[in-house]
Amino acid sequence: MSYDETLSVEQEMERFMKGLIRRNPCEEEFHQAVHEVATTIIPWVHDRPLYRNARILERMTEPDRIISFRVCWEDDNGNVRVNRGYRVQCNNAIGPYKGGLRFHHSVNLSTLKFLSFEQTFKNSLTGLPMGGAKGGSDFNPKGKSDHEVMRFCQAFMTLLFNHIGADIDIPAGDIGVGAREIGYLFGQHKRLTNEFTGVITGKGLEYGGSLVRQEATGYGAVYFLEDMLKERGQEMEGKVAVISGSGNVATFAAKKLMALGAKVVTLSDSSGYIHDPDGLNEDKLNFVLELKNVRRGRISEYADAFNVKFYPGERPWSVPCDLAMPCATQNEINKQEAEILVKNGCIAVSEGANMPTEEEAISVFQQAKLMFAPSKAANAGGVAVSGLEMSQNSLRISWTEDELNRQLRDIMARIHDRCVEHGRDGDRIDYVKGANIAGFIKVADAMLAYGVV
Ligand code: NDP
Ligand code: 2IT
Repeated sequence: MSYDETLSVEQEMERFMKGLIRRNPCEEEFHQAVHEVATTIIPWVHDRPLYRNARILERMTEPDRIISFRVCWEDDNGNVRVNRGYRVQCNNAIGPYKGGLRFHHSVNLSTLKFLSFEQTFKNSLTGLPMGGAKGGSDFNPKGKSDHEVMRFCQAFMTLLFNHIGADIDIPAGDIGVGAREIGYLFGQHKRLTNEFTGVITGKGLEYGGSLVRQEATGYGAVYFLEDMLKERGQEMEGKVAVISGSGNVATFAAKKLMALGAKVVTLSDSSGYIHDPDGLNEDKLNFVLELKNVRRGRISEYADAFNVKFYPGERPWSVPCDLAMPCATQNEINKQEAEILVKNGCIAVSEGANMPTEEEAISVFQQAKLMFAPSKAANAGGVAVSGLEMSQNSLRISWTEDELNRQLRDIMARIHDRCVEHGRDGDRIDYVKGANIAGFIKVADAMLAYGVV
């Protein structure tokens, strides 16, 4: 049946969202991510019958494939543990499936469907040939020994390896999956297949990893922020920045902000935030990297070590700042927090995490004409350097740090340009609209080329 041309944009939006919610009940994060995209794509395709009649958005919101499996492993006391593992292969129109794995107790299908949908747009924005996927498990790495994490990763990969491959689907890290987990996952894949291929990115430098991959997401989100500021004739130097999280994305965002002359005054984890009015410096950041990656401790230890205040159970958005970078998790800025940021004079937000800002909070930022960089554009640097890791693996060479930094900087600048091209709205830039439309076009055109599949 072809598209009902008598429907207005509003009626089409209502019809589309009703259908999505009916087919995917109780998956609120997935509904949220799709709603945010549909709000800009449905009016845009309304006047473009080619995309409309081919039902591209409907097809993009139905993942190509969802794999779900039981993961059994034994803890250090010999108890049998059972977790659930997933891989959501959302769309491979423009390249093999690509996206991270998340190990966190909150992981469910809704989380991974939203993340794989976002990933499809993000990967398209990088300009590299990568489709969208995401996977993970409700396994909670906190408090587990290295041996337990190893046994879990080996069990997880044993169930997943049949579904991935260097030209099929290439996982990487995300929350709870860092260098240690990637090592165990890749090692098990190699053992099971007897092949050494670029099937995972974020690998150690000794076994096929890429320079700049660990820094790429945080650095990229700061580069995007820098380009937004430049667009409005502003500079990074001297700005005060508030960051949430203290993991991979947050720490390297902090490092690049500091290098560009901004003052970073907060970091957080799931137990609260620290406020350091003097700002982080290299020594303090090294302390955090060791705390989080080696000792696996809590951010409250920063407060004890450097004699600053720790705010248990709170998020950092009430601390006055010029720049805000949510780098922890989804839905970590609500409407009230957005209003406080605006009231305190914040001029720009760059999302290091995926979908950290609730939709109502995005509206607050947009009404206040604050510069707002949505995650699918701002944090695309990580997967972009993953794409470069894939290229290096295929060529069996390693590029230098300078070369990779240059490519990352160029890719972020190009994403910014494309958001400006598709998001210009009078004297302001709607980066949400720009990122959605720019990401959509490439995937949609590839899908049109394939016909009805
Ligand atoms: P890490 O596991 O390295 O760090 C996550 C950080 O966020 C930790 O400080 C963690 O605190 C905090 N956090 C996680 N969940 C919650 C929660 N529910 N409430 C409060 N704090 C929380 O992950 P990454 O830095 O890799 O990922 C952070 C975000 O960036 C995620 O949204 C991820 O999807 C996104 N991202 C990551 C990329 C990458 O390359 N790694 C690429 C693009 C996006 P605690 O330790 O207490 O749990
Ligand atoms: O959300 C993301 O873009 C990531 N977690 C990185 C994915 C990747 O394949 O590098």
